[in-house]
Amino acid sequence: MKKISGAEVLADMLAGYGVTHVFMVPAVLRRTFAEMERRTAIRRIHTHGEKSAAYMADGYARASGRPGVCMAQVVGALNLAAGLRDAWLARSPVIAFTGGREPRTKFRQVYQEVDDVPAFEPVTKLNATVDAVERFPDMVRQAFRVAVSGAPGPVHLQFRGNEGQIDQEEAEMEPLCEPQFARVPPFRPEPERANVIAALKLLQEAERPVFVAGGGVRASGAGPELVALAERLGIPVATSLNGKDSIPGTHPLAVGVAGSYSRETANRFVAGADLVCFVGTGTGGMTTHFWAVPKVGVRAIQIDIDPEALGRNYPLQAAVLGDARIALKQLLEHADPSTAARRKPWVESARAIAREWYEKYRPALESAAVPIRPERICSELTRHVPEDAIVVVDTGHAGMWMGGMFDLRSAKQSYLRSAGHLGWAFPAGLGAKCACPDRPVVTFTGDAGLWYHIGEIETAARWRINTVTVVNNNASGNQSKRGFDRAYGGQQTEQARELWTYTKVNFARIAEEMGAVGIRVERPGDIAPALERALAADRPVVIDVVTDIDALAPTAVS
Ligand SMILES: Cc1ncc(C[n+]2csc(CCOP(=O)(O)OP(=O)(O)O)c2C)c(N)n1
Repeated sequence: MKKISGAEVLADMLAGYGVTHVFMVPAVLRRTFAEMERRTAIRRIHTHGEKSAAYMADGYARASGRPGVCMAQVVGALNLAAGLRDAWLARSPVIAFTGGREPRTKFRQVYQEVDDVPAFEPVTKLNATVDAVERFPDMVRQAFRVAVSGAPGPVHLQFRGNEGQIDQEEAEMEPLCEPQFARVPPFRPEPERANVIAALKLLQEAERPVFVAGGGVRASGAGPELVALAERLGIPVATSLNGKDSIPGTHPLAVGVAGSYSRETANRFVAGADLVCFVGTGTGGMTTHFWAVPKVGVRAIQIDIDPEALGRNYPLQAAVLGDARIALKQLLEHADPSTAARRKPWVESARAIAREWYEKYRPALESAAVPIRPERICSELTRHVPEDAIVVVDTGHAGMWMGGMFDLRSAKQSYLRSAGHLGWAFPAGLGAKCACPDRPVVTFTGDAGLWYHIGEIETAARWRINTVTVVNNNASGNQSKRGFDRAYGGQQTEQARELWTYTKVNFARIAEEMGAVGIRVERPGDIAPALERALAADRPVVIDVVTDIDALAPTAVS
C-alpha cells in the first residue's frame, strides 16, 4: 500500500461521506484544507466565531440528516464545544474536529493550550483523540458511525498538534468510507411484534388518545406514517417543538405544539387525553411543561429508538423499541379503521378546540397595530413561507411566538428550532441552506438572538448563502420582562430596564453594509411584500421588523 498523508485521507473521506461544506475558524488542519481544494469540491466556510461554525454544522445536519462538520484550532476549541450544546440537546449529528496537545510540549505552558478534551465530554457521544496518523481512517469512520447511530448526536475528535499538524504525517492508509453512516438513520431496527400489537390494542380501545410526536419522527422521516396512522384510527396529533414538522399545522388532526413553548389548546387537549402515545420524544421538560402536561400517571405508550428513553418520565402500558417509521408502519398494517368510530367525538373536540384558538387569537394574528405585533409576523409567515421551505427558529420569545402562533401548511416544509440557546437560529439557518441549497430557508429570530452572531451576515454574503432572516426587532430581550417584574416583587424600577433593553438599531442598514439585502418593515401590510422580495433575491436578506416592546407571548397552560 502506498503511503499517504493524514490530510489526503481526511479530505478524501469527508468527500466520500458526502460532506459538501465544513465550517470553521482557521487555523486548523491546514493541509487538509489544501487537499480539499485539490481533491474535492468541499466548501470551506470560514466564519466569525467557532460557536457559530458549530451552529452552522448543526443546522446543516438537522436540515439534511447528514453529519455537519465544524472545526477549531486548540485556542478556539471551547468556543466550538459551547456550540455543541444545542446539537447535544437536539440530538443532532455534528462532527467537531479540533487541534490538540502535542506530547512533546504538554505541561510546559505552551502558547494557547489547555486540556480541552474534558469540556467536550458532556456534549458528545464520542470524545476521542487522534494521536497517530495511522488512526485517521478508523477514527473518522467511528466518528460518522457514532454521530448518526441510535439517537444521533455530536462527536469530537481532537487531532494532535495545536492546529492538528498530525495531518501532514504519512502512513500506509486506505481512506475507506461506509456510506451507510453518511446519514441518519443508518439502520431501521424493527420492534418486537408483541409490543406493537400491545400498543395497537391500547390505541384502538382508547376513546381519547393523542400522539405526542418529537424530533425522532423527523430523524426517522416518519411524518407520513404518523399522519396515515392518525387518520386511519382517528387520533389527534400534538407535537413537541422539535417535532413540529411531524404533521402540518393545518391538518384537521393537528392540535399544535404541546409543552412550554406551546399552543394553549394543545396543552388543554393533551391534558384531557385518556391515553398518550409518545413517538420519538424524550418526554423532557419542554415537551411536557415539566411533566405537568400530561400528568405523570396518565396511561402512556412510547415508541423510541433509544431503550433508555422508554418510560423514563412516564410509566408505560406499552413500550415499543425501534425505528419510528418502521414501528408506525407496522401499527398501520395491523390497524382496524372501524375502531375510529368510537373516537369521533374526541376528533370533533380537537377541531372545535382548534377553531376556538383561531377565534381567540384572530385579532392579534391579523393585527394592524404599529409598532407591529409579533403574532402578525407569525401569521404572515404561515401564509407566505414557500411550500418546500425550511423554517429555522430561535429560542426564547422567538420559540414561544413561532411554536404557538405559526402553522406549517405542507408536509414538505421543515421546522428546526433552537433547543435553548439564544442566537442559534441565524447561523443554523445558514448551515441549513448549505445542506439544502435548492430549498428556501426562512429564519425567525429576536434582535437579541441576531446580535449574537451578527458578523455572520458577512459570511452569508461572502458565500452567497441566501437565507431570509426575519428579525422581531423590539430593541430588547423582552421575554425577560416578566422575570424581572417578578424579581422586583411585581413592579420593575425604570432602571431595571437596563437589564433587558438595547439601543434601537436598523438591522437592514447593517445588513446592507455587509453585502446582504436589508429590508426595514414598520407597517404590518409591508411584511408580505418584503417576504416576496426577499425570497426572490440573489443575496442573503435581513428583514428588520419593528415590533412592540410590550408584546408578551402567552405562557403555557397546564
Ligand atoms: C445562550 C443563552 N443565554 C441566555 C438565554 C436567556 N434568554 C432567553 S430569551 C432571552 C432574550 C431574547 O431576546 P430577543 O431574541 O430579542 O427576543 P424578544 O424576547 O425580545 O422577543 C434571553 C436572554 C438563552 N436562552 N440562551
